[in-house]
Amino acid sequence: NTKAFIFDLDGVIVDTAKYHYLAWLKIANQLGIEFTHEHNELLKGVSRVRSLDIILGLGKVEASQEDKNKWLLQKNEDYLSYLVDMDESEILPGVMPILNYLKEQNQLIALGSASKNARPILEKTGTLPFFDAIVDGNDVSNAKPDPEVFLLAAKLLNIKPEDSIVFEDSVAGIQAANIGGMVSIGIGDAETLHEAKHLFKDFTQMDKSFIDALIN
Ligand code: G16
Ligand code: MG
Repeated sequence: NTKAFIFDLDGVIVDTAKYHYLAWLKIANQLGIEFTHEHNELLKGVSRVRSLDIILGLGKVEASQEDKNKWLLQKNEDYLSYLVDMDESEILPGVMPILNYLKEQNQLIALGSASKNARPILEKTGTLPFFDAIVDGNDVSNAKPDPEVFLLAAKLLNIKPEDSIVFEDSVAGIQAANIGGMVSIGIGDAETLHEAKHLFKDFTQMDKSFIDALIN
């Protein structure tokens, strides 16, 4: 059977979540807002604009659109500065064997990311050729937990939602997959991602027999 395997990007294929955090932390510090790793969980899988609103909300800071635009630009420039030297060494453990195995099994692979910087990251890490479809923050208007990003990916691959499998590290992303009627697979912390249908600490914990069971 041909299934659609939809990968989130940040926190699933590459550990860019730490760079997002550092860039947001700078903004938060500037504004005197406390911003912990726990707060950062709320931002995973969430769009850039919404992320800023969440941070401002944490500090009960009200700001003009002009200021917001300035901070959004600053955050992205700072984030991009961390990506300059990015290469395949930043691919998370166990990801390449799974991508290769899915290709061997003639399965379809898509990206379903909230990021507007997804394509250059796939290029820099050499993973772009694996993807049969790419849907990112430039293509959708409704952010996760809205399932739009994953539904569009499945549609581009001509695969039904129920035959689609989503790998996600964020609560919002797992919810999006579930709402979309897809099989949600959490990659990360069991407690944080308890809504996922299946859960793995990382891709090294996932063996081929698990993939085989999803395909057949
Ligand atoms: C990612 C991150 C989020 C980030 C969002 C937007 O989503 O998890 O923290 O805010 O993209 O990214 P950018 O500012 O690059 O457009 P995902 O869905 O790949 O995890
Ligand atoms: Mg993610």
